[in-house]
Amino acid sequence: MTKGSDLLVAALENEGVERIFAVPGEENLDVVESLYGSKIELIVTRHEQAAAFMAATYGRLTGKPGVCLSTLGPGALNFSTAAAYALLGAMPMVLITGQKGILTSKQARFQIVDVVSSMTPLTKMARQIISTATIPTIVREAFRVAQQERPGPVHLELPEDIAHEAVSDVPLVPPHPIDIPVAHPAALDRAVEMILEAERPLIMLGAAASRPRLADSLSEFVRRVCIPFFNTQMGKGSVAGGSNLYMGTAALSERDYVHQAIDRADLIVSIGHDTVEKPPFLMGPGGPKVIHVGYVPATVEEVYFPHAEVIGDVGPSLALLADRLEGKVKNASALLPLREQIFARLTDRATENRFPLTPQRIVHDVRQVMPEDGIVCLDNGMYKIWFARNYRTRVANTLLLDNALATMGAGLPSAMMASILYPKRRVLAVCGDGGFMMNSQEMETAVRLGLNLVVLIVVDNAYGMIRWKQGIDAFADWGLTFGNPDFVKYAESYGAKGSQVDTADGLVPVLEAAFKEGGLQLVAVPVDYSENSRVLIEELRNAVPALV
Ligand SMILES: Cc1ncc(C[n+]2csc(CCOP(=O)(O)OP(=O)(O)O)c2C)c(N)n1
Ligand SMILES: [Mg+2]
Repeated sequence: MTKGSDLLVAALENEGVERIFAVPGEENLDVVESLYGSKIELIVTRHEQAAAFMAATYGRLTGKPGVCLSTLGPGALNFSTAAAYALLGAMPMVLITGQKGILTSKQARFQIVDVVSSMTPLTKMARQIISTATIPTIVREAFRVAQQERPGPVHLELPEDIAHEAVSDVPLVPPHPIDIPVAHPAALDRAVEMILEAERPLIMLGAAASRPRLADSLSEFVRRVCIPFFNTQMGKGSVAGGSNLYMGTAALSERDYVHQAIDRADLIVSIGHDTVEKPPFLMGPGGPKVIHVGYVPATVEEVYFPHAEVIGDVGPSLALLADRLEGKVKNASALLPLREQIFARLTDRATENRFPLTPQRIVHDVRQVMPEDGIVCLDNGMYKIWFARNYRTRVANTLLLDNALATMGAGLPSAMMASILYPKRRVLAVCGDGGFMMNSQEMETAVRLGLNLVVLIVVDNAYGMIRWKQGIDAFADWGLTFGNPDFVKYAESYGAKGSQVDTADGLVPVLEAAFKEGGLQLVAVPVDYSENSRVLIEELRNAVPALV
């Protein structure tokens, strides 16, 4: 070990880091050289945003911080959106950026911006490394903070002279396992009493329910207490199996079919809800009582103010709750009879032969070609609401969507990460023609890495979701359309394969062929978005017949 960057890389190896996603600059060249001799793989992307989206998704899917690296100023600022994505989405990540030397100032203020300050509101911790001696502790602290509940991003700035400075051997800090305390017995007793008294109880699974380590204990809890559940968009898939207690996903805040059950509930056991998500239901006077079960206490909001809390390691706390509840919740299935009717409404038009395809048909057809463990990664656009409502998941973390920052541009990078982590599973990115073009340059990265990945582009030649809202609010239909490249030729120019769906029945065979052929595959499908207003506005506003 000779210099600061060697010590940094050794400290990263000490944390079990396997790969770093990066667009290096000259200020990172010592780090790049240190990586050359290390076990850590350097994956270069074509934009810093993609590098950080991939690192964040690594954190989301594994529970361990993903790592990304950029230069100072312009590169570091390109990390901003993904830092916010990880902060709101509770994804553990460590962002490392370079900086000019801090001991001397040979380039005056060229390219210098105060990156640490810019990262402070976007991360859990943002620090400049000012001496080589502190590298082992600061890296350990960064990983601990990124990983501990509530997880999120941490930023470290390594100035180039510190990276280059000679070091004597500084010992690394060994990581140790973190055990989170389990909920207090008084809190468990209070929750049990409320659940046993409830006439129409319902469980809600929120974003934190999707933490990778929770999958088994959550499914077990639901199975043992037999109370029907719904989930938020980011809580989707957290209960394994085609559970017959699943009541739906709250993709809208009110008035959707699933709200027929929510509105009738007198108690909601809200597991892992994080108010970064668009509200899955609106609390108000006279509404149901809410018990918040989480790693951390609820943030009180106008629309979310729980009446009781069970705070602690969620898995073991739920097991203790189930020990007290199993076989005793006499009203457990009170709301279950609504289930079939809710699903009957949702599947309407899912097999209709219209071209361009209805969003319902796209969701339906995607489900046909995705095996149970296949992973669908969404970008942000109108189709996200349709996938959240209509796509049924049976395995945890098989529908990755961002209902927190809800940024466009993360769909492709997040799917690339899923494909790297699970090379044997089918991975599909679903992007709008707007969001896809925000990071489509990463097709080159995907081809270079030899990833197997299908990208479905939902084509309406517009920023469809904003156009839809424009219509709802009675603005003129103006200013939100655009043209597109020829997606088939665009794919081919990257060395990928491109296909165009041009019949109503064409999507399933094209997707199936794309998965069979492997490599990077782009599939463009035209969508008929008139369903957005017909279903999500008119039908839900006027015609939601009360389910009985
Ligand atoms: C980075 C970013 N810019 C703007 C928005 C606002 N926004 C939300 S959805 C949307 C339109 C998305 O268009 P597209 O990707 O084509 O999907 P569509 O809704 O047409 O299916 C926009 C502009 C956003 N969420 N993120
Ligand atoms: Mg669009």
